[in-house]
Amino acid sequence: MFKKILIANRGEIACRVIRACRDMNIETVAVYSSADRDALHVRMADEAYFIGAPPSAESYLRGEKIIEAVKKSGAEAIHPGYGFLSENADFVRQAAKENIIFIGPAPEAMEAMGGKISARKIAIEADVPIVPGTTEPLETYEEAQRIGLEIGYPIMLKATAGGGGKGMRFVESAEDLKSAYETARGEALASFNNDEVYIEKAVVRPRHIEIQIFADQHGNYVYLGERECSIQRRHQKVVEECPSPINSSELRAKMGESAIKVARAVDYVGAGTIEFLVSDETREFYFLEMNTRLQVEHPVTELVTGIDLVREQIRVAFGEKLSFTQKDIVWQTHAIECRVYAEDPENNFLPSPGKITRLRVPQGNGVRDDGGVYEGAEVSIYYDPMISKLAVYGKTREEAIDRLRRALREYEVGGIKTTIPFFQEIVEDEEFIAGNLDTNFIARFNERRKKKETDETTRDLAIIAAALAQNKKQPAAPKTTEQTASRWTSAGRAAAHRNRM
Ligand code: MV4
Repeated sequence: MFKKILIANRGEIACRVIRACRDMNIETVAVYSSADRDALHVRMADEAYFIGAPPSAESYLRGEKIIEAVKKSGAEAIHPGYGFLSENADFVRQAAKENIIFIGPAPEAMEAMGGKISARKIAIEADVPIVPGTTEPLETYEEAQRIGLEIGYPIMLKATAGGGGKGMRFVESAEDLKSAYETARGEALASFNNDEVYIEKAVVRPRHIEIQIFADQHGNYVYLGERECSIQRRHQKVVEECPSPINSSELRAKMGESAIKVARAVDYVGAGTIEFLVSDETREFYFLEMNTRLQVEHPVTELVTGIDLVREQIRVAFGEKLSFTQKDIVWQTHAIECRVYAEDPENNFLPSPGKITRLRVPQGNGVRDDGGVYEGAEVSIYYDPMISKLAVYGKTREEAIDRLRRALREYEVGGIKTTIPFFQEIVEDEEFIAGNLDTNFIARFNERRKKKETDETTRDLAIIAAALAQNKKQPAAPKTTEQTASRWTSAGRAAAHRNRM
C-alpha cells in the first residue's frame, strides 16, 4: 500500500481524506494557503506545505506548486478531494509525468465527460436514455426555433460547457426563445469562454437522483445505489439522502445498470457519480452528466452501505481489486445529510465569515459530522463557506428525520451565522416529511415559510389588538397579560432562538 499521500484540498474534505489515510496507516501531507495557516486540515496532517496566497488561483489551483510539494514530501499519490483540481485532466497528466499517482480516473475519461454534448453522445452509444434534444451545438437562432417546435415546449437551453445552472435557461414557449437564446449564449461565453448551447426538452418537476458507481483497474464495476439531491438552492445541493424517498429496488437496479454502462463506455476507474433526472410522474429517468470525482454528499452512501469510499479509492488507485462485489451491497438503512454553511439564512444566505467563538457538534447514535473547523478557527472569505456536513442515519426515513431533528438541536455554533436554523425548518416541513421532493422544492418551501410568517404576524397583531382592547376596559386584568406572554413564546420560536446564537 501507499506509504504517504498528499491531499490537494482544504476544509472538511481534506480532513475526511486524512482520516481515511490514518485508518490505513498511510502518512498524510497537507497543502495550505496563507489564509489557512491555522486550518484544521493543516493541524491534522503529518506534514504541511505552504503553496501561496489566499485566492484559489494563487494556491489550491496551482498544479505546479502542488507537484513540488509532492516531490519535497516524498508522497506517492495525490488525493484531489472535490472542486479545485479534481477534474482537471491537464493536472493529472502533469502528475503522471512525474510518476505521481492521481487518485481518480484517467484524464481521457475526465475529458470525455467534461462536455455535456460529448457526455450525451457517450450515453446514446451506451444505450442509456438521455433527455430528448440535440447532440450538436446550435448554429443559429433559426435552428433553435425549428428544433424548439420539433421537440415541443417547454424546453431548456443549456451551455455545452455548463455547470451550476450557468448558461441554462428554461423556455416556456416560442415567444420567449429569442431573449433566452441570447442570454444563455452570453452567460455561457462570460462563464466558460465558450458560447455553445444546445436544446433539451424540459422535464417537468423532475427529481435529481444520482448513482454512485465504483470501478477498479481489473474491469470490475459496481453501483452503490442512489442519492436523492432534489433539494437545491441556486443549483447548490443543500440536503441529500440515500435511498431516495422513491425507494424502489427495481428503479435502483435499472438506474444502477445504466450508470455502469456509461462508466464502462469511458473505461472509468475509481469513484464516480452519474446524474439523472427522474420524472416524478412516469418514473422515467434520463442521463444528465457524470461527475468524475468523489462528491460532497458521499457520506450518505457510506452510512447506508457501510463502505468507506475514500479507502476504496485509495485501494483502487494502488491497483487492488474492489473489496466487495455487487451482491455484497445492501441498502437497509436511510441516511440524510445537511450541508452546514457559514451563511445567514435570514439575510438571503449571505456568507458569514469570521471567528467561530463556540462550537458544539452533535454526537451519539446514528450521527456523523464531517467538519473542517474547530472552536476558535476563522471562516475565511476566500473559499466555499461550507463548514461541515451533518449526516444521520436510521432504520427508516422517519427515524433518520427524528435523529436529524435531535442532532440539529444539539448543534451550537457561535460567532458566525449558519444554515442550521434553515434545516430546523426543513425537518418540520410536511412536504419534506412526506418525501415530496423535486427540483422546485426550495421555491415552494420558501413560499410556505413566507405564508407562515405572514400568518404568525397577523395572529400576533390580533393578539396585541385584543389585549389592548381588553386593557382599555380592564386595565389591571392579569389573565390577559399572562395569555399574551405565553403566546409570544410558542415552542417553535423558542427553539429557533436557542439555536441562533
Ligand atoms: C433540467 C431540468 C429540467 N429539464 N434539464 C439544473 C442544473 C443542472 N445540473 C441540471 N438542471 C436541470 N436540468 C431538463 N431537460 C431541470 C433542472 C433543474 C434542476 C435540476 C436539479 C436540481 C435542481 C434544479 C433546479 C432547477 C432546474
